[in-house]
Amino acid sequence: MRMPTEADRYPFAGQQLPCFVGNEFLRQGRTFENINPVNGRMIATVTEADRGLVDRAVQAARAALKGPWGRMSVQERSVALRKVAERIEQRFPEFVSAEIADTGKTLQQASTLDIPRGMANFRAYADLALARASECFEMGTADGRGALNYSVHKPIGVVAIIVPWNLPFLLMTWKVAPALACGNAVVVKPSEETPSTATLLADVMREVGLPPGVFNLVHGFGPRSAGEALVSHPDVNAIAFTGESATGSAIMKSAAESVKSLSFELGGKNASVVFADADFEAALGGTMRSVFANCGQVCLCSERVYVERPIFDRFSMTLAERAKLLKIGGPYESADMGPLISRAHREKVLSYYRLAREEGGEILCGGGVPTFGDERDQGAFIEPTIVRGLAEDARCVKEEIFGPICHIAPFDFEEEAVRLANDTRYGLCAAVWTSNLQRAHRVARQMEVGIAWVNDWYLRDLRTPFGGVKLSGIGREGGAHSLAFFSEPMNICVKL
Ligand code: NAD
Ligand code: 6OD
Repeated sequence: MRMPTEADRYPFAGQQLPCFVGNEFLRQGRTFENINPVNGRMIATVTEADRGLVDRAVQAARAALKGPWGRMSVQERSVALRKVAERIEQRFPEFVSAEIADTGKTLQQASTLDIPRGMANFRAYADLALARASECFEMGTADGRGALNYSVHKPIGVVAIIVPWNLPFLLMTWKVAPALACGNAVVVKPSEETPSTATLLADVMREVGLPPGVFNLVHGFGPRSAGEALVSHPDVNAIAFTGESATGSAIMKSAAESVKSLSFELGGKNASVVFADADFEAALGGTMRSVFANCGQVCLCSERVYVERPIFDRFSMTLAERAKLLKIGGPYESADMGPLISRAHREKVLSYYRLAREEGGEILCGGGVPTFGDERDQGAFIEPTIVRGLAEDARCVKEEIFGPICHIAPFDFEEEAVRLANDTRYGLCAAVWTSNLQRAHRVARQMEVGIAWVNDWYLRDLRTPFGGVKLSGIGREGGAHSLAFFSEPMNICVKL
């Protein structure tokens, strides 16, 4: 008997994934293919929303704001978010297999990070919205009676949520949960590569009885498709976007005409700085994770590793030895690393592997494509790769690659490490590895990024500010920052 494959477990196998507008699932117009990156097989087709359907979704969202949803208290919305989390938990295996079928990511990751974090996002914002206080300022007046100013938080209105394919459910719910907690209505456009968990979430929204139009889902591509129609729609009030910096720039242009609020979480070229006094094993393990997690497809991944010279050779060679031991394979094979998202993305990453050689880099491990002798050879697998010896101005050191590759280089002084880490147009995150407490604080603070970790990587508290500087983004999400973005504060001044 053959072992079940990811396609066998996929809840939408062989179906046409619908859009979701006004609580109705719609299959109409053009479709595109959903391809499994483990073996290159088509697993479903997806309804592509045209401009007309995007308009219907925006109008459904606008109508929802005027209906029962618009009159709900924050307590009632909080209860609704908790029901969403509970239902996701009940349908956990479906969410896990849907995410795996779209991305090929490991069962371990999907079931311990992606889907649990999706649930946690709803629970966290159910709590955070309830705990939010209003400002209140008493003021004096000439007649001596005074006045009271207090603020109320209103929803911004219709929010477009556009997300990428790398952590599809986690990143979508990271925006949907606070947007709904604040009383907005949303139109979500997931990546064309990963339509499935968003479709399951639409079903959950229907099951828990969210009023029609509160959550809408349009599938499709970016330019000349659903994405562009959504971000240029005049009745969309705000855009929360995660994706490439160049896409952020294109969206900004589309959004300019109707002056929409924007929150952008964009690309990175993140550095890890390892000092000689660091706990060697901890720094090595943390760097392995930060370079190769999710096949290097996490915006927070380190693509530049700087190591203090006394431990540079030992660190880089041990890192390469460990990388060679990583088991590459399908999601249900207890592998350490799955495939990239698609063959097209693999072509891009491989072009950087070639470029690294052309630019004079020494490949310590990897640099190619693994072969399996079975259907996985039609997938998008790639080898984990470590390069050293590139000039700091090499394109491989400057440009975001978004695959399982890092460049590793030595440094001699703390100031030099800081300068090298900051010598980039991006500024999302950094990791600093040292056992010197004073240096840890000093160096972390000097990193020109939105998030710095000391002696860890991707350790997340959902209340903390998340976002980047320079090309890595605009604004912050997380905790009170998300609540602030997704609502309009209004001051009411009462003369006493
Ligand atoms: P992408 O920018 O190509 O696509 C992201 C989303 O935008 C997709 O849904 C896509 O269809 C849509 N889109 C593309 N062009 C559009 C347009 N003109 N108008 C409207 N929508 C459009 O990004 P990707 O390849 O899906 O994801 C990888 C990128 O995302 C990397 O650069 C990575 O660093 C970044 N990322 C950043 C963060 C963060 O938190 N800073 C998190 C995850 C990923
Ligand atoms: O964990 C998060 O909240 C978050 N926004 C992660 C982003 C990862 C980027 O790929």
